[in-house]
This record gives sequence, structure tokens and C-alpha cells, in this order.
Amino acid sequence: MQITELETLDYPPLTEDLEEAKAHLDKYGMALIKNVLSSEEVEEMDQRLNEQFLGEEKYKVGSKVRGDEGFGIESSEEEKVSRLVWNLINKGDCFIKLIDHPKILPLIQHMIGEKVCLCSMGAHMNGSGNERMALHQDQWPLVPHPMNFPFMANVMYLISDNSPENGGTRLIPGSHKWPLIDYKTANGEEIQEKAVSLTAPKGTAIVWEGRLWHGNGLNRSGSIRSNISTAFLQPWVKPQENHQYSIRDEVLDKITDKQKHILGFTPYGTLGGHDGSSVSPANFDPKKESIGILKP
Ligand SMILES: O=C(O)CCC(=O)C(=O)O
Repeated sequence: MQITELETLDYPPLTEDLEEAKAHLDKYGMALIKNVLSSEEVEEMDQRLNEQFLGEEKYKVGSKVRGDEGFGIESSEEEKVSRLVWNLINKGDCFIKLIDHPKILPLIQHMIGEKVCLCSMGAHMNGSGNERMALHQDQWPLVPHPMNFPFMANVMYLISDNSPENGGTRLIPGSHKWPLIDYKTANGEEIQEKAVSLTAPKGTAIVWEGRLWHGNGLNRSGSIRSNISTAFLQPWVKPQENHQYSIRDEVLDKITDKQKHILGFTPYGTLGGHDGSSVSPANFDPKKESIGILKP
């Protein structure tokens, strides 16, 4: 297969129509959903993210990156202008609604099926002066053998306007239907050229399936570009974030039963339960209820 034979499409138009968005996902492997977040929601999330960025900076926690670490390139502390602010569920009530956003969840289910599990939720806060991350497929590194069906899907909520100037997300529409290509080929010049930063206003959500090639762009705008990634899996795959372990107690009280299902607090068939999955773990307290050594 020649690289020139790999079909690419232009970005689909923004839409607010659910059925049109599903058709875009099938054709392009992605959809751009307009006005998913209101300006008040965007402002609240933006404020919280900027505060968290500085807080993680102050306490020297979290992930500081330049962007090109996936190529094995090392950079100095000063060059690491971006932050990945992980596990937002613990970092502000405003993010909890993204676990099952009603305008987005049906699109995720369209791609990977009715039962979904949250892989992780984190902000990509790309600083000006960053480097481009390697183009990748989200689901590719997760399994020992590439599987050519979508078992993962991602959403990026735009908290900043995205444009080529501030390193808007770069995706290759149509690449979900490409034959399997290796990481090195995908990051060669010919394919890199096909991945262009999109232009879309804050409040938009980019939704894509796990086989679509994508990455971030170069931010040279002088300001941070923040997008929130909320990735989902079919429930048989181990998620990036172990939510049962990492969600703080005070946050757990604010989470609905439906959200707990998506966070993996319930078994899937015979998988992921406890004590043989015989107990519904939705309100299970692992410290009190696991059966230990018993004697007659
Ligand atoms: O920050 C971006 O624009 C892209 C992030 C990304 O590639 C991802 O979340 O998989």
C-alpha cells in the first residue's frame, strides 16, 4: 500500500444534529459537535483548569511535557511548557457532567456499543512554544495485537478556541478506515502533512473513534490552549485511570449510579466484579464487605 493511496477527507462541518453527527462518525471517523458547552460552562472550566495548572506547578505534581516525548526526545524543564492535568473528576464539580454528557454519550455508544466505560478524563493544556506530539491512534497501544474495529472513542471538549495558530487538534478524517500502518510510517513527513490543526470555537466537542490518526498542533499564540479529553472504552478493556482506586471519597458522594457504572464500579458480565461478582458493587465498600477467611 502506497501512502498516496491512503484516502483522506476534509473535516466534516460542525453540526448539532445527532443523526448527522452519527453519519459523520461513520464516514469521517470523527464529528464536530457545536455548542456542547455553554459559555458559562466553558468559563467555569477554564478558570478551574488555569488554577489547577498553577497549583500542580506550585506543588510539583502532575505531568509537565513539551509534547514530543512520544518520539523519545528529551527536553529541559523550561521547554516543558504544557501540562496534562489528569483525572479531572477529582479536580472540580464542573467536570463531573462530562462522564455522561447527554449530547455526547449517544455518539460514543454509536461507535463502541451501549455499555461503555470511562478510560480517563484529563486536560491537554498546551503551552505556547510546545512541540507536536506523535500522531497516534488512541486504541492502538492498548492491546498486544492491533484490532481493526473500534473499541475506544474519544471526545475533546474545546475550552479554548482552536486554530492553527494555537495548535488546534490535528486529525486525519477518514484514517479510521486505513489499513494498519506502523507508527514510524505514520509519523513520516507525508502523513504528517495530512494532519492539519482544526479551527473551531470553544464549547465545541470533537468526537472520534479509536482508530483515527491524530495529535496536537504547534502552539505559537502566546497563550495556553486547553482541551479536555474524555476517552471511553468497551468495558472489557482495562482503563487508563483506575477510578475505583483514585476517586476521592468526597467526590464519590456526588456521582450518580449511572456515572458509577461508566466509571467501572459495576462488573461487566463476569469481569471486574468481586467475590465472584455476586454482589452489586454500585454501593459496595471494599473496606467492609469483601469476604475473608471464615471458619465454622
Ligand atoms: O491536545 C490535543 O490536541 C490532542 C490530544 C490527543 O491526541 C489525545 O488526547 O489523544
